[in-house]
Amino acid sequence: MECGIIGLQSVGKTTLFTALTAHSVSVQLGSMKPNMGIAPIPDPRLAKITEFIIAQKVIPATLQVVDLPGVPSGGSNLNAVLAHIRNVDALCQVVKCYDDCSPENDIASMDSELIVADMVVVEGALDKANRTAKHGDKDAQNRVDVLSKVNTLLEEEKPAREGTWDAGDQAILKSYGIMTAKPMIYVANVSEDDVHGDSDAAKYVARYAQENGGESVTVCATLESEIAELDKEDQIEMLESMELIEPAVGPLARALNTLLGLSTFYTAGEKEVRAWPIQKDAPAPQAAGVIHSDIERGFIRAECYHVDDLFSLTSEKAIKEAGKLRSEGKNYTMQDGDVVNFLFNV
Ligand SMILES: Nc1nc2c(ncn2[C@@H]2O[C@H](COP(=O)(O)OP(=O)(O)O)[C@@H](O)[C@H]2O)c(=O)[nH]1
Ligand SMILES: [Mg+2]
Repeated sequence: MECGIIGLQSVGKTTLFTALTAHSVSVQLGSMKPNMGIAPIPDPRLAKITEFIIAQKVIPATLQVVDLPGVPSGGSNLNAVLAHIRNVDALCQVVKCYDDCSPENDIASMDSELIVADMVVVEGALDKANRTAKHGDKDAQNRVDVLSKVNTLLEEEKPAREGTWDAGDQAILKSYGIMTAKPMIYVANVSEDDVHGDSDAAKYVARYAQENGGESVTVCATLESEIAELDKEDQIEMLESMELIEPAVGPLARALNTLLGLSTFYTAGEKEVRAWPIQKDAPAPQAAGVIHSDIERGFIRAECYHVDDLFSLTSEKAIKEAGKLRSEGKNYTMQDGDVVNFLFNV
């Protein structure tokens, strides 16, 4: 699962990327190069678990992010940039909301670029699917139905994500790389004196996202990038001075995780406390497989409890005594926030 950071040129995409990846990848600001990296997902529940279970190591879940080149206004580079965007699973659109900016124009030109590019794909695909469907091919008829629905939305200048799609439809949309069907989060990149997003520009981004089936977050990319370089104590001091509870990359990374259809489970022992990303509603053996394929193969059962039980009862012993330690089999659907010990035999 991969999230693409998109937007026009020089709006702070790479700066946001450095903040999300905590400077683990060397980048060049203002460059047109894609950058790939791994972003740790800041997780207050993970930190809280370690108050009750003392561990040598604490390992957060991570998210794959790619900082894509800015969408140029027309020109021959456009198709190359769009090809990158087709391949990611979710989009994070950075919108310039500092200095001289016009978020209305920027979002409109970015989103219409995506809509027009999708229309080209849909037109070609619809022709082809129609021809195949004529011979009674049921799969092709499904494709025709989905593509026609997308076409109607696009013609109304609406993104495909505004439609209602079942899992099968979504697979079809993904196979064609329909960009406007991908979940989108709009990031209002504000100046350092507008970290709460009170400016008209930031408010516009939030309203636009809400009206167009997307989500939004307010971030000051330069500040976040600086915060990501500090050690824990200095971070806390800096956040307090700005009346912020946590760096904005926290809510952003968590929102992206949710948009990608992921949830989190934990493993917790003296050696390490660790958060793992997992497909929402995955069965227990699949969760085991995220840790190691052997654990999935030799899955016997999952001993688990919920983080909230740990927070209220404060120890695994008390959880056991309260009868909250569950033994779950291979058909168990993982719940967000489960703390799990997998028993397996290979
Ligand atoms: N004042 C201000 N400058 C920013 C902010 N975010 C990025 N910049 C600057 O804008 C320029 C382009 O940033 P970059 O991240 O490379 O943009 P990209 O082209 O979208 O990747 C750099 O000089 C950044 O320092 C911000 O929030 N405030
Ligand atoms: Mg860049």
